[in-house]
Amino acid sequence: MKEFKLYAITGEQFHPGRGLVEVMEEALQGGCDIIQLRDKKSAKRDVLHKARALRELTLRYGATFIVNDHIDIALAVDADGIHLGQDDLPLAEARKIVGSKIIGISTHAIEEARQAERDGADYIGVGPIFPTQSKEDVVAPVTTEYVSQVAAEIRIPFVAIGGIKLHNVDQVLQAGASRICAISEIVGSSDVRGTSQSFVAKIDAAARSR
Ligand code: TZP
Ligand code: MG
Repeated sequence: MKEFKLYAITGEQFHPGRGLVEVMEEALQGGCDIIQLRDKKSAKRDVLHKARALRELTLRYGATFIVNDHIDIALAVDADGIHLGQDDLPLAEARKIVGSKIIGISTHAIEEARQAERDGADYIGVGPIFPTQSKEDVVAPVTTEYVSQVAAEIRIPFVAIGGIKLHNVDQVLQAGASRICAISEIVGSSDVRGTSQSFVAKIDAAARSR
């Protein structure tokens, strides 16, 4: 998959009164290079419509588009890939369906990261690093310890997620992450573009100091 550093996930509850496409476009303008549509509440047909709109948007910006959970929708709109959790379809089965599309897997412990790498995941999510309000069935924070473990051992790309804010992202970068994912801090910002730019600046500064 294409290299990336800032991964924004949708969270419409964080921007009441503002449209999904408008907010995600600002994130792209600020330097986000992956957008994931994550919608656990809407009817499937509504998720499909959102996916179509975000597919069109991400193509215009040359950004990667990932759909959470809905493999059928990812295929229908020709997304770049899908993101799956530990309780979703196993990677081997998902691979039969999506072929060479990107498959990302959420992991919460090094055994899960090793398994995802062995199974052929294209990238893994590592988190939640800090407490988060954005996920309902969330597991206990894995802390930056887990980031360091993954950075030392796992060779596929990994992205840190969960409670990451501009004020704590440096800890995550120092622990060895070079790709950051956020929902609320980005899409809930009163300046989505500026917040994205600030994340990118911090990620770049950490890369330079390595
Ligand atoms: N997976 C692990 S934590 C999380 C997901 C989807 C939520 C991250 O949201 P936020 O608002 O950046 O804490
Ligand atoms: Mg899922």
